[in-house]
Amino acid sequence: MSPVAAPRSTSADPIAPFFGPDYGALVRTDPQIAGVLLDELERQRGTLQLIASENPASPAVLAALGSVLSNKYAEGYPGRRYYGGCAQVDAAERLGVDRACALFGADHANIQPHTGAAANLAVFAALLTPGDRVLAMALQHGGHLTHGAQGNFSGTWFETLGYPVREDTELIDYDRVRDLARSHRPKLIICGATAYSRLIDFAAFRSIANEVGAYLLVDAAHFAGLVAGRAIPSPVPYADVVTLTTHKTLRGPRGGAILCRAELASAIDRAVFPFSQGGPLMHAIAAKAVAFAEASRPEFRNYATQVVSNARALTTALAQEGMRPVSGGTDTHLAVLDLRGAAGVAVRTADGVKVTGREAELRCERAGIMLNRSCVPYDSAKPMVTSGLRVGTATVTTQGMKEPEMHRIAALVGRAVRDADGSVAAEVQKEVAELVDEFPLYQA
Ligand code: DSN
Repeated sequence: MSPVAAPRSTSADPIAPFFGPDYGALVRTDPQIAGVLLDELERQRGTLQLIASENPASPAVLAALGSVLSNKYAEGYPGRRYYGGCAQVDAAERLGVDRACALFGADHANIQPHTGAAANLAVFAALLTPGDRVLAMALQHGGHLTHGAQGNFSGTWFETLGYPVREDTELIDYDRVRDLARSHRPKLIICGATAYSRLIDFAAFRSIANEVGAYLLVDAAHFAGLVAGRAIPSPVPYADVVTLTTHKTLRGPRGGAILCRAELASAIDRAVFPFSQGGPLMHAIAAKAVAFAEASRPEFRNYATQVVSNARALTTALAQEGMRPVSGGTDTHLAVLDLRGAAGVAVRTADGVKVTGREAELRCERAGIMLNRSCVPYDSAKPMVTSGLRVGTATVTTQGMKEPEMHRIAALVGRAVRDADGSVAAEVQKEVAELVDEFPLYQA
């Protein structure tokens, strides 16, 4: 356990607003947790964040999250609650729902899901009965736990089948998806992934779903912010239901949301409450509303476009470091890198042994670079080990970094990954600190 941190901030401090209105109270009543918060702020500021699913929320979002709305019980929906005193939280939720519908051009939005996984659970509950068939991208090929993995509700209560990417191109094979849909006759088809860097042809999925009479769920958890910022095409016109998280590219608070066609609205709402959730987190709902408003501003469009440009630049530069981009590149905010290499450019340790995803992740962390291991398609390594890394540019773009910095980052990642004995970790860490100092998070 780390030692109890001495209070390093008071409510008069410039960083105090990031912890709510009375950070001094936390320092006085719980210096241990206050210390953890400050250490985490220091970690986020002092290291490089390349985890594709993370993004630092704005001070306005954090202010709503750390607010008195956390005190309020409000089971139900605006105007239909099971508690008194809900006028203010009703206003927050109505604003959030209206903003989400306007931002994404959706008929209906439910912004109560606590997480993306909770949103997906609610969609399964709304559209399916246990035992129904589901076709979704295989987990090992970039899919998500809630799309049919064993051990998750989806793979336990439903008959799920995973579609792979092509072995040669590592892209979704729409003919194969159609063939599987024809033979499996799923009631639900899911597209959207956690480790797939390319655009998804939503029209092709719509046509396959229509052919077999299936619902189409697009899990836009990762790329919702890019859709909001008009940097990539929207799934909303094609999907029956779209789920999203609000904390990834969308840069809001940790949480989930569901968009759907008008005729599914009441089934979706009932599946969230009362079926799978109780009291909504009204502070998170207000923070989601803030994030939807932020994402509707013109500057967010510039941000989303830059996220994709940065991801392309970073991916190209990492390829030059010997890390082969799965599918050859990216159209989004993330890239998956195959450390087994290709054409003799495999990343190797000093003793000539190839580096695994797990080892590469540890080496990067040692050098102040946060990213995560990832399976690559047709990976022979175990999921806890893997042969790849996943990187994303949402955070570094929020910090204001552009293409030249992506080249610097790639060089740092390359040095960290090749550093078998840790001899250059301190030097890389120093250069990482210099880079993030130029683009500080949460400037006072
Ligand atoms: N854990 C998220 C990610 O990192 O992609 C998905 O749930």
